[in-house]
Amino acid sequence: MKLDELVITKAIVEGYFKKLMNCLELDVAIVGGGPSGLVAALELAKAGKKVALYERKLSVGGGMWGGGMLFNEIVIQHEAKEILEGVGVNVRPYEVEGYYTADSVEAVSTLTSKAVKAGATIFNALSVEDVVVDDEERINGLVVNWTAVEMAGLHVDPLSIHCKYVIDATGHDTEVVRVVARKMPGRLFTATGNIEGEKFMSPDRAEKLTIVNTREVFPGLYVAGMAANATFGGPRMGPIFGGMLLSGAKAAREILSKI
Ligand code: 48F
Repeated sequence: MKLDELVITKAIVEGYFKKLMNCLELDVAIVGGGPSGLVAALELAKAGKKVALYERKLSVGGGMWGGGMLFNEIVIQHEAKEILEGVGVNVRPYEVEGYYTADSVEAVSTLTSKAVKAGATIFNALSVEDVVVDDEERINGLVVNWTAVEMAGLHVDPLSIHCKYVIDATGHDTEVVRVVARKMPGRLFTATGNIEGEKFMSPDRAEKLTIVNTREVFPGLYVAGMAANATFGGPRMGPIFGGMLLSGAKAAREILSKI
């Protein structure tokens, strides 16, 4: 077979633009492809919703690839076992009851593959820099740009997409909520109306609070994963991932009950 470089180029451009055009109006837009974002994408896609996930980096997975301090093994607790086993990840019981471990590379790659096969579209190397707000001051879209543009500091206008709900799953930096808090101070559904900020590490409390804190934080905007704790003032949890997985599932469940 003789290869033609123009055919290759056209195939890439047309394929990408089909994905982009198909995702201009979504049920749910997820920002951040860490464990909580990936599980939310999987659950929403499984339920037949039109969902896209925007990830700043080239690869999704967030903080899960590196397990703890680059030891690529993750720990999960009993309550989250079903989520990983449900997608076929090999979950191994640890010698202390209720604790399980899994290979972090297998966990990220399997969750990603299952989310995409369920119908979620993942846009990597795109950064979300702002939200779109309707006349009732409800969030109904995202403003996105190439990460490369952001990194180069180029003065290039972004583009927008519309959606019924946004999930901020951007981790410790809680980036989408931060934009909303900056532009509409005092309006978040937190104790102070602003971002409460992450507290010191306390894994047991943090894992439980991550689930409690997974909720709507502004009309149309949910927080999941570490962003939920950073927004509502929960502690950081250290290298255990069950709360992240359960949080993504809860965000999906809550949104599904509304759309
Ligand atoms: O941090 P991250 O893995 O989020 P998570 O789902 O999980 C947290 C754990 O990994 C770990 C932990 C568990 O004990 O505490 O930290 O809460 O993934 C967040 C992803 O969001 C991307 C970022 O590159 C990362 O992959 N991200 C952050 N800001 C943006 C973004 C943005 N503005 N636009 C697009 N992606």
